[in-house]
Amino acid sequence: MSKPVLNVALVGYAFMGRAHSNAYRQVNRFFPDCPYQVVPKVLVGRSEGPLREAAEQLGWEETSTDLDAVLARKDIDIIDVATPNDSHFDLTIKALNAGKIVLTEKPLAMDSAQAREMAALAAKKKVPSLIWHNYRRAPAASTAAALVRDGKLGEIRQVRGVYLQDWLSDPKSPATWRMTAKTCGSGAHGDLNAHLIDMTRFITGLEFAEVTSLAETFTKKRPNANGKGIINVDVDDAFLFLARLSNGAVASYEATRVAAGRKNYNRIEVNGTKGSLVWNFERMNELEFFSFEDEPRAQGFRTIMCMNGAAHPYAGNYWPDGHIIGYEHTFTNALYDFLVCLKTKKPYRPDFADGVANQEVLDASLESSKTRQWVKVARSQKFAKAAEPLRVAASKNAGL
Ligand code: SOE
Repeated sequence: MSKPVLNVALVGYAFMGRAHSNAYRQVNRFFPDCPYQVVPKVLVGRSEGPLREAAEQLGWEETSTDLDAVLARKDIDIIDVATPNDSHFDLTIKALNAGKIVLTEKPLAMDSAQAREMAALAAKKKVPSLIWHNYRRAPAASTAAALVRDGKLGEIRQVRGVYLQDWLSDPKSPATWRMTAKTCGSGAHGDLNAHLIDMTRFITGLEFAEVTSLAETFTKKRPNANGKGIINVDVDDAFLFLARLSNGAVASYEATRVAAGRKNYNRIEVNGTKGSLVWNFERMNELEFFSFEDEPRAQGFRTIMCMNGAAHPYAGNYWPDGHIIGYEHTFTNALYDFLVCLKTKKPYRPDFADGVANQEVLDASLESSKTRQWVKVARSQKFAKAAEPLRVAASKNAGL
């Protein structure tokens, strides 16, 4: 029996656009029970030439430089926003008002006010939403969340997250949209701490109560990427913050683009009263797990290879046990779960309400970096309920 078709239009075709394009091409190939036939229909951008080349390379049927015309098409079901942060709000509001389902890259918006307006409109339109916090969908990360939900760590006491890159170590590296507040909101903070905040909320089910921060911009002027003049960098190269979580747990976070030698070192450790776990993207299929419940002579961190199709989410959809998967698969896994939730009308997470919770932490910690004071996270009660952690599996794969 043929599946209902969902036609997608993607706005933006840089790094994230390429990752999303791969997910649209692969989801029906590796998830045969995916309830929809997904079609990468229109690639939307500004410049005809590069746009056509990208469409050809990434497998899109059509191209358009006229977003309004694409939004007016009845045959377009989903709009995917993979553009710089300062356009997320306008594109998402326009697409929601055109009756489309909207998937948006992280961070959801430039600030909490925008995020709340986006989430409110999606709720009003009664359409599901997705934020591409892809790391949740690494089988080992989903397994970590499931172990915590099942009480294997006991009461959570501490979380420590680091997300380290080094692509701005050279002061002569040109300035892109990621280095001015008007186009990105914040630097490593909104780009990388956003992931650590999401992974903390996902794995522990806890919220952030208050934060205190330290930010630094080591290189304050960079050559413009277009070769014309110098750009004043007004966002962080490195952003560290401490947090008190909703159960009294304490947490530390570090995001940087100048940690020489660290390319995409994304690691989170959770310590509880009964044990600990560590997920490190560089070994993304493995979960380090320690339990006081092991007999003393056998206690120690063990490494669980989360590639057992019968035990770990998504692992059985690709290859025989132990044949590991990679970064690109996390986007395909997320898309699959979203489509299952769309069909079953179950809540997909993380959605725009999660984006509000994430942005509220980003904003509070950004404020603290300026005031050098502890700042309480201003939770919007309107979205707090919607952002509460799920206790049931969003799809048969995400074992929560
Ligand atoms: C750049 O730092 C970046 O592409 C982030 O924007 C992504 O979210 C992360 O997954 C990889 O690095």
